Amino acid sequence: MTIHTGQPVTSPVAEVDKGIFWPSLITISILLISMILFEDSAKVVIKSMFDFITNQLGFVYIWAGALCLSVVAWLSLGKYGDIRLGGADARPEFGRMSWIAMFFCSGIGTALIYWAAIEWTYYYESPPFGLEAKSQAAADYSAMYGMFHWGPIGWAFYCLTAFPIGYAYYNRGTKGLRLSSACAGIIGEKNANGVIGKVIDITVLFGLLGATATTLASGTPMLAEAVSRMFGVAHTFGVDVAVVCVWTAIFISSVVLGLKKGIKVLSDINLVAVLLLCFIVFVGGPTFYLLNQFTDSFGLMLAEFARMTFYTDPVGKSMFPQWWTIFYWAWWVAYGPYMGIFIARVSKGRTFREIGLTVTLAGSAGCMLFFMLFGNNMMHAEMNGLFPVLETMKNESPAAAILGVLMQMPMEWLLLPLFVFVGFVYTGTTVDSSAYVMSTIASKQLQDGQEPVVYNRLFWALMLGTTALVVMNIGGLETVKTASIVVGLPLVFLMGIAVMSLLRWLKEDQPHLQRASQRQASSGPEAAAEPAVGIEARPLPQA
Ligand code: NM2
Repeated sequence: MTIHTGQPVTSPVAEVDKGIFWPSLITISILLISMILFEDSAKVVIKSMFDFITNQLGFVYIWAGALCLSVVAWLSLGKYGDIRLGGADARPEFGRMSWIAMFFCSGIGTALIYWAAIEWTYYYESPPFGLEAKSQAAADYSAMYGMFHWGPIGWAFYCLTAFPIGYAYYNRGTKGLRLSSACAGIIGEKNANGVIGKVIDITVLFGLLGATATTLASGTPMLAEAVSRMFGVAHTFGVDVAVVCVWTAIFISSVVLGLKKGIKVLSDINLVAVLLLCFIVFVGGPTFYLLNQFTDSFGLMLAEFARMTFYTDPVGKSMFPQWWTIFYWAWWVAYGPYMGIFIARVSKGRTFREIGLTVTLAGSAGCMLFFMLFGNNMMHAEMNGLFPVLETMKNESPAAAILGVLMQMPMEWLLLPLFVFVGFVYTGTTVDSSAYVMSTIASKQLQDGQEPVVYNRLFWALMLGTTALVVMNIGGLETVKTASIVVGLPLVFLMGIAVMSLLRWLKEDQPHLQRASQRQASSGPEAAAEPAVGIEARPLPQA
């Protein structure tokens, strides 16, 4: 899915912005090469960064999550809920279902299947809230906690910047769908177009690189395991490399060779394949157990929502929130501005209310479906002695456990190729948009109908694959998690600036809403019932 900005065409390609492209290329190359050459010291540095950010600064992510959900809820349900991206007369470009499918598929990939299937095992063995490992309570909480980590707070991180980015672009006529433009209300238009703006966009670019590395590195071993089983070969690092190469080939076909039509067909088939995979697990698996366990988890999540949102465990020091919740928020945040750009791009004509509510609710519901099917199916296999999930995880790998359970299900002959297909195409078609957005950030202001120059697109597609391989090679879940935790931190603050900037614009542009709320305060609710009007696109005021 490509994202265009809307200015008149001059030349079909946009040259690279040397001030962004070269510094990024040099920094990334130095980082990757030193991670390869000084692997041992790199591991030490990565571990201390992980520990420092999660232990000392973890509360930043925790508060960011709570605030972000509150702001999205307020923008959706409060006095600005009726504001429409593109003005009062704008109408949606895409039907509701394809809109939901678009933002869901662009923000979520194979990693969801991986984590949905095995996240509970980690929580069952090292549970939160001082629960006894492998106890019944640990089982209940472990079946539920993953849904929280892929739930409304995560989706609020995804849609938060869509409001300022979309409002700046569609309602205020700012050039370019960028986080820097969305910050203009606070930092001023001159800074947004100058060095500070570049720094903001480079931070977004690094965030995306880290987030994608986490996605690829956590999805690769599972897919490589499936490929090895399909071809009857041993699962070595070589198979992991081959998987990343196939993915990179998919990004290149899409982003560099421009085989977008082909990729679109592939990704439509993928959607059907994912639904078929879910259907087989639902019908072929313990259907009623899946439904019952999900119902129980849903209730437990509602009951414990506030507790989980603010859980840092300073006395118990279980590291549960640091190792999981904070990591997850960081991963969502690292993708945040990219998803904000994407959601803004496809949401013209929709109101704040529709965007906020649909993205958080439909997004969470989609993720919960995977936890209900894949996670509970694995748990059922372990608890009922059908497959030794925990033992396989310890003695072989999480990937071997996932495939082991799947291969015991009916229609396993269809499940394996389906799984391999979905694994390649789902992430391949998700990550191609990351590569594209990175190349647009590293281009001079893209105009309508323009594409970033070919070597720019090729570079980012290759960079994503290479970074994933380096991160995976240097080892362990900790490295993979650190990639997102480090790059996400500055983005938390930048996302905050974008929101403040939106609030300033709304105050300026929507005086009737300000008056309405003041009147409501003095003379009761009727006064606020004045209809909210979408505003027309208008030029930015001078900074
Ligand atoms: N998030 C949603 O492949 C994926 O599902 C990547 C992961 C950030 C936790 C998205």
